[in-house]
Amino acid sequence: MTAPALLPLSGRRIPPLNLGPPSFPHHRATLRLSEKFILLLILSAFITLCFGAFFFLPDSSKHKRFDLGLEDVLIPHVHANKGAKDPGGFLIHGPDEPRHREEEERLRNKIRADHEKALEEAKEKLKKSREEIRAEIQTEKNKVVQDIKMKEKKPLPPVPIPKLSGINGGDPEDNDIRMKREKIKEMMKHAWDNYRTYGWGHNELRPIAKKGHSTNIFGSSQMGATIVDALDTLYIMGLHDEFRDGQKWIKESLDFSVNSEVSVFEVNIRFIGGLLAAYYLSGEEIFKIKAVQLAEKLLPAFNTPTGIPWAMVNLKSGVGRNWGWASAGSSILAEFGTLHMEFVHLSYLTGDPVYYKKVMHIRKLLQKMDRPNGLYPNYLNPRTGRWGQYHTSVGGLGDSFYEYLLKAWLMSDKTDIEARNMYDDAIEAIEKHLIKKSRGGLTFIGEWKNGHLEKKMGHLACFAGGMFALGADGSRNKAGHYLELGAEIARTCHESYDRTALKLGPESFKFDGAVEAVAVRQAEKYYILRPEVIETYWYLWRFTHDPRYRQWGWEAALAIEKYCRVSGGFSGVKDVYSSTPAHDDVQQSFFLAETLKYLYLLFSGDDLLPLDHWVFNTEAHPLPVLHLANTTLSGNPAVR
Ligand code: DMJ
Repeated sequence: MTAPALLPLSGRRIPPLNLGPPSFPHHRATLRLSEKFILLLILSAFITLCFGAFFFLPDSSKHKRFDLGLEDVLIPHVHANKGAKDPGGFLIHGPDEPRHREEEERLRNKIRADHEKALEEAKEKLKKSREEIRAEIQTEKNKVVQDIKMKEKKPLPPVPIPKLSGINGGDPEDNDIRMKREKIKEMMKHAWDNYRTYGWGHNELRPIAKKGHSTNIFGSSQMGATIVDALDTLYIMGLHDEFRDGQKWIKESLDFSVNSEVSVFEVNIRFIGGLLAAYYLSGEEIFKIKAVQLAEKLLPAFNTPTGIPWAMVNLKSGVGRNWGWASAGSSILAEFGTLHMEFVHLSYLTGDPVYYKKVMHIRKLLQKMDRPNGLYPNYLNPRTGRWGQYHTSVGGLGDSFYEYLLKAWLMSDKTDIEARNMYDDAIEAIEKHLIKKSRGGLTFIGEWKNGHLEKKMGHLACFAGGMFALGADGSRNKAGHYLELGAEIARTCHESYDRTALKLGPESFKFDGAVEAVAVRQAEKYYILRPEVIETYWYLWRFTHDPRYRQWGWEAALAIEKYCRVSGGFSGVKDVYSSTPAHDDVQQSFFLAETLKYLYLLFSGDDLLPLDHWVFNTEAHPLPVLHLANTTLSGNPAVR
């Protein structure tokens, strides 16, 4: 029988519901479908009303407390019989009452704050373009997949550490050199002890204000950048108590599950590089585990249309983006091109090819691209895969990309011929278009900007002296030439130090008419404890044993001691041409990772970290050569 149509508007009465036994055979006790629906509607409206009324009631805590039995749900630690019920249904409050109130207030504030945060986030989302929102959703999805994968993941496979040599030693025979090495170690103690006292856990130290310091490259959270960056230097200097102190902090406090947006490049070279080096030197598993945990957090940065990673990634959400200042939303060559060494080691240690594939994808993409004059521009758009502004430099924005091509080859026990060829091609183009001699006979590396050579060399570009020397062996029959070129760059950079009041080099210097190796603009006159010039002295020392490099290194060490040392550590200076310089009040983490390490190695024997067994990443963290033939790596599909 079909149910009668419900026509309330027609005035026709809806037959009463008969829930009792049937009185007429045609009025059965069962409810018709439409009647059930109405009933359900009324019921649900009633429930909604009650529910809503409950939430819209005025805040009862301000008037009286009803025992709604919610405390145990909201405040699990409040025991039910702590407040007995009086006959009127009110709670008779015990001595704990103020504590309860506080607790409730705290919870209410938390709920309010969470709501506000959610509102803010929603507002932020609405400001974003469709494309950005879509990318975020994709990232979220990938994150979920990744999390599932992580949960399913087996523990890291036991990979034999390649045969390591030269992790200790290097004691100089000469007394004078030994004394100099001891002095460098003392400087390291001073930098570390003050960071330990005033900045522990913070990323860096402000040695004058005597408190922690951080910059946006490390994000908003305290990740102890100085601890991670300094570990291997402490280890090779034999500062084992300090090393263990750092290890303890990393084990107990280093947390990557933070809502913080970090630089992929900086975190890779300082944290992953630092942790991997500490692992190889000490054999302590915790460093490997932390390196892998962090690397997993960086992977979402590669979720771009081209696979060229974003410059920054949020460690919690996995959302990436580029620096606002970079040409046309581009990623930076020196950033996405400086991941190879660490990522190959990660694949080696985990047996997971994902890291290796990411960096090889970048390489393949770069190989396919046109290069104006054979030069790699510094900017590449990760959405379109097109170059941004045609700006090429061996200093900032380009530098370590070239370094990692050479070091990929060295680290592979010279089997990665593709990387070597890319390096040789790039260096030939650089020599042709960017390297010039000044009127006064100084060799310098300029910068190419839209078809024009700017005769300016950055302090950062001074690392190239060491790179040319390191790459001399294995070059296209020009070993002598590249060693000589490295020596010439070392001389130019030494001149940039020598022509200042403090004997410390400026951030960048010009070659223009009468001006040679001198900074012209005030904004270029600072020295922030950078290592590149000393790094080049050390490589040149290793390859030539010419005493001038130790002498130049010692000059720099004395200048740092005299002008940068303060009671709370070491600080950069704002003007190297002023004999009474102002301090910038920052002790950079790379001062402990690189500057002091290269100085220490300069005054050590060559048996400490020999270059045929170790390759230094761009933050001076030594990683072992993966001798393919001698390790299980040859059977490891991750790196074949
Ligand atoms: C370091 O963090 C690394 O050497 C990087 O490659 C660029 N420069 C800084 C120190 O100057």
